[in-house]
Amino acid sequence: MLIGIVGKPSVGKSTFFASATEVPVEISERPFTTIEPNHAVSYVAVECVDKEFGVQCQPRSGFCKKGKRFIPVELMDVAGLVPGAHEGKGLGNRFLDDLRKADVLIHVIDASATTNAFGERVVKGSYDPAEDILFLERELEKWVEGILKRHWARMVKVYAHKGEDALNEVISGLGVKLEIKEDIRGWGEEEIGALARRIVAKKPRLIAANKCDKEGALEVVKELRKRFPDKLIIPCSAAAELSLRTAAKKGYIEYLPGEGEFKVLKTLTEAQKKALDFLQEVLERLGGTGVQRVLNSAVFDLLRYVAVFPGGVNKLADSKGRVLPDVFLMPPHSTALDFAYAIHSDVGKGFIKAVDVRHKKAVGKDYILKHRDVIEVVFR
Ligand SMILES: Nc1nc2c(ncn2[C@@H]2O[C@H](COP(=O)(O)OP(=O)(O)OP(=O)(O)O)[C@@H](O)[C@H]2O)c(=O)[nH]1
Ligand SMILES: [Mg+2]
Repeated sequence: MLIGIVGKPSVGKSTFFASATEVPVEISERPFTTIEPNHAVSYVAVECVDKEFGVQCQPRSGFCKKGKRFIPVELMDVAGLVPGAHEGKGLGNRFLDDLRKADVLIHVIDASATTNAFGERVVKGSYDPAEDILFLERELEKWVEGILKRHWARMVKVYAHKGEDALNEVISGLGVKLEIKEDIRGWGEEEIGALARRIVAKKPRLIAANKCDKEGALEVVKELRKRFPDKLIIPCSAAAELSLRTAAKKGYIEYLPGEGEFKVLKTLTEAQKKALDFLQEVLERLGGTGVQRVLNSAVFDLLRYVAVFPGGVNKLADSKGRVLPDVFLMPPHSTALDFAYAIHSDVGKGFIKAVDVRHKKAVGKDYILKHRDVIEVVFR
């Protein structure tokens, strides 16, 4: 699972990335701070199933805390995108090619409305944050159009020989599921542009309305939701999340990503106390910092993935004795057979039956996996 972070400069993409991965990257108010993409592991959280079975899980990757299982995903942060990027403005849009394979995009915007389209600081109210949403869409379309044009001659040639499947191959290379049925021979600028728009409309993405620790930002979010009722817009404060994670790492507080509170563990100076009071106030106002919510929402609400645990009716541990060591993120409508293949191709090939471990009930290869299922695969 690859989650890409996009947006104009200085909205807090790298802050979001650093807070969610705990990998230190350069963060500054100067636009175009990030040039080379950043890659690291973050996590999406689900209610673990171990308590239901009266056991303590031992994750092989990720971790489990307070009953929450944190499942690794890959996060990627890229340079800022500005209006006219497709014509080479700012750092252009070529760096987006790194995001082609992203399953989902998190579009970070500045809900505090204190930066313009180029990420420069402006007085609040002089820039409409709705523009952040509108122009990014246009730039993504121009980016896809560029990719299509670069491949067009080849696409038409392949199409002439092999039909639309070849076309759909290029499109799936953009991380988008879209079936083209039309004959593309003879298509010009206009049709290619329209195709680019169709592709971008299909690219899953949600909006992380960042800097919601600042005054008035939540009202901005309210307005944006009214104006873009079809879009998933989640308020967050990446800066608050980063501060909390840093404080937790240094042992000052106990804080679990996604929670709306933390516990102080050390005696604090007045300044530290003040900083933590502010963070507490932000947590209360937003119901958490929103960062974990954005990640979870991208994978489970938008992509509708399900988390499935391998396990046995008689034994929840693997051969090394680790209890519920794995959990798989599976696309929607995945079957028990898909799950078997996800475990190992040999398990898929030798599939005999699967068992819904929770209900001790055998299911067939066409069984549609549900979120938080525990599944045993019996194979030859
Ligand atoms: N108040 C507030 N400031 C934030 C938040 N997130 C980021 N910032 C600040 O916004 C500025 C830009 O943050 P970055 O994370 O470097 O922004 P970016 O989007 O990666 O910028 P580029 O790499 O230049 O495209 C920095 O001064 C951050 O401290 C937030 O949630 N709240
Ligand atoms: Mg950055």
